[in-house]
Amino acid sequence: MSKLEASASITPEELALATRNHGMPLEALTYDVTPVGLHYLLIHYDIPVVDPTSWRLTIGGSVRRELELSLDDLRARRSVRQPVTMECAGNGRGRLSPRPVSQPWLNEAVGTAEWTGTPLRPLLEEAGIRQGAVEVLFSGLDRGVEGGVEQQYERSLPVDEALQDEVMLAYAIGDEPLPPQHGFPLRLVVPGWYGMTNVKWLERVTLLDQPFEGYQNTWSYNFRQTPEDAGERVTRMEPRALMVPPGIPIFATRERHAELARHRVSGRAWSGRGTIERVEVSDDGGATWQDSQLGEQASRWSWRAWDWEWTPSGPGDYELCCRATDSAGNTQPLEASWNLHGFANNQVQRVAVTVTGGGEA
Ligand SMILES: Nc1nc2c(c(=O)[nH]1)N[C@H]1C(S)=C(S)[C@@H](COP(=O)(O)O)O[C@H]1N2
Ligand SMILES: [Mo]
Repeated sequence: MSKLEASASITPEELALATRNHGMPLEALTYDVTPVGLHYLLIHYDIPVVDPTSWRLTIGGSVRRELELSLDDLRARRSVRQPVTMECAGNGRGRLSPRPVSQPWLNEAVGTAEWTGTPLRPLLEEAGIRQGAVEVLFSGLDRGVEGGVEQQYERSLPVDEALQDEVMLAYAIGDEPLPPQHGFPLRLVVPGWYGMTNVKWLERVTLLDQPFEGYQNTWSYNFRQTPEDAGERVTRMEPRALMVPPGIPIFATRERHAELARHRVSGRAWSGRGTIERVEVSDDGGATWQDSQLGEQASRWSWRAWDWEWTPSGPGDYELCCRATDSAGNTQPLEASWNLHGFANNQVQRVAVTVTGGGEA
């Protein structure tokens, strides 16, 4: 079955999601920091239109002193800027069989942005976390219906995770205010965690004495095999390496054509569970592997560059693969492991390349 036939059963509903929520074209892996319009997007409901003059962030719940902050208040605080690689937990879902019906990502739900904002911890300390608080709930302004439940998009983090130094409230990407689609005027950024953690269009931060039982925490974003499973929370990003597909694409299928010549195959790798220690590459569909050359990373929380010199042995069909391993020993499987909502499928990327030329048989 060709790749096109395999995906032929995609539904109009999935297509509607896919046209709203675009991925990062893989050739953009070339950039240390993804140009803003090329960063992937995932928006569950509608993009809220927010008037920044009347907008306020409330920090309340189990705190000694509730805070209400304007955008100017937040901008006046200590500012931090860090390149952070973000990946949707549903990345890879479109390759699962049977395919869970949701945003049908293949490989491209990733990007690295230079988030600018203020660290969360000093704000929580100023509000004064009361004894007994166990979680911090982050609530967005966007509303919708999901799984039959009307809700606003909100998710919680354990207090100790929310207090990590790298956790920030971002009001800009580089020097530009957040674009509407990325959470204007303010979003949470939790480096190393899957995308759903980074609540956009933030309006309220609430300290809770009990774990949050809302839809996005307890039903969605859990690994389960059946609807009856309690499931395990989806948290940090599993390791993944992606390559810029070499050669040139066939328009309709994205399959590649390349000359019989030496190619520099490059890409990026990341993990929320450790630093990237190794990226291996294969040109025979994963039968044999070689080490790539690892490059720099712009920050602890951004992806690491890698590259490999590939000289095809002759004309013919090749299948290029890449596989990352992190410092905690996590690596990528060749085959997907299925779960009900299609989360964290980090099976290795496969790129079909037809090599022509060189005059050899
Ligand atoms: N308020 C709100 N925050 C949200 C979402 C959302 O739909 N609403 N989507 C989440 C998901 S699932 C992902 S993967 C990231 C995507 O962030 P981006 O669109 O800026 O790349 O935002 C997260 N934050
Ligand atoms: Mo996501």
